[in-house]
Amino acid sequence: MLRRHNYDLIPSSEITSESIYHERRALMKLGASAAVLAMASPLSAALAFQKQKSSLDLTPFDLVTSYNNFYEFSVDKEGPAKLSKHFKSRPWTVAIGGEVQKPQTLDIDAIIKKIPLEERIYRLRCVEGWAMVIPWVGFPLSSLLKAAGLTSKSKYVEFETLFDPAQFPGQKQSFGTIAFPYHEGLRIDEAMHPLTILAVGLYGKELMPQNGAPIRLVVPWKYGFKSIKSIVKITLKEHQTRSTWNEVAPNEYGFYANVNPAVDHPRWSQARERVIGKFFKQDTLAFNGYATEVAHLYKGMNLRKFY
Ligand SMILES: Nc1nc2c(c(=O)[nH]1)N[C@H]1C(S)=C(S)[C@@H](COP(=O)(O)O)O[C@H]1N2
Ligand SMILES: [Mo]
Repeated sequence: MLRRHNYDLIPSSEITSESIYHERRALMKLGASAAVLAMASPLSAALAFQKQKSSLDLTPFDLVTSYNNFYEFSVDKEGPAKLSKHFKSRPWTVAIGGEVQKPQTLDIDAIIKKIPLEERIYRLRCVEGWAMVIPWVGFPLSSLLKAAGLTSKSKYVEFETLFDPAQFPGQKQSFGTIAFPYHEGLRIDEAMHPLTILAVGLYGKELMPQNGAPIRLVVPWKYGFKSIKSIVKITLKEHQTRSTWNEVAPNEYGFYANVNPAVDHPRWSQARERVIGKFFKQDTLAFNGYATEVAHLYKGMNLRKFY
C-alpha cells in the first residue's frame, strides 16, 4: 500500500492548471510503466495503486530525469542521463553499521518489500541556485535506523555512495573533480526527522540511475548536495561525519547546508532561485519552505556560522 503525504507549504493560490496537467501526465506514464514492469519488482507492485495529487507545481518528469548533478557519471547536467543507461542497480545491498545495536546488510528488494512506501512531493533546491519540485517515492530514514537499533552513541549518520569506476566513468578521473566515494552526513535528530526520506522512486516509477538508483537520501530543507545518491553504506557515528562538498571547499559548503536565502554563497546570492522548466525566478524560502517543521532543530544556533 502506498500512503501519500504532501508536505506542501505553497498556498493554494499558487495552484495552476499546469500542475493538473502534470498530474494527468504522471498518471498516464504510471499506467504505461505499470504495464511494462508487470509486477517485475516489489516496487512496481506497490506503485500499482498510486495516484498523483499535488498542489505544488511538479517539475516535468523529462526535466527531473535529464538535468542532474551526479559527478560519478559526469560534471555536466546532461551527462548522467546519457552515461547511465547500462548502470546496474541490482543486485544491491545497503550495509548499516557503526554505533548500532544490530549491524546488518540489507538487500534493496527486501527493504522495498518490507517498508511501506509513501509518496512525498518536495521542493529540491540546489546550492547552485536552481530548484525543482519532485514527487518522490520512499520511506522515512527513521524506520531503517530504528530497526538497526540506536544507542546513546548514535549521534551522527554517515552515508556513502557506491564506488565502482567500471560503472561510474567520473570515478576514473580523480583530478579536478571530487574525492570518491561521495560521503554525506546528518545529525541524528535531522536523520530521524519525519521529512527525511530514503527515496527508491519518483513519479511513481523506480528511480532511474541518474537520480540515484536504487536508493538515495532526500532531505528537502537542505541544499541538494546533502541528498546523496546510490547509497551502499550507512554508518552511525558518535562524532560529526564526513561531507564531500564540505571537504572540497569548507568556506563554500557547510556541513549543515540548510537552505537559507539570508546567507549567500561566497560567489553568488542565495536569495532567489531559477525553477527548472519555468521562465521566472522566485524567492528562496528559509529552510526551503519547511521552516515550520525543522527550524526548531537549529534553535540557538548561529546559522551564519553553521551554514
Ligand atoms: N553520489 C552523489 N550524490 C549526489 C550528487 C553527486 O554528484 N553524487 N549531487 C548532489 C547534488 S549537487 C544535487 S543538486 C542532487 C541532484 O539530485 P537529482 O539529480 O536527482 O535532481 O543530488 C545530490 N546527490
Ligand atoms: Mo546541487
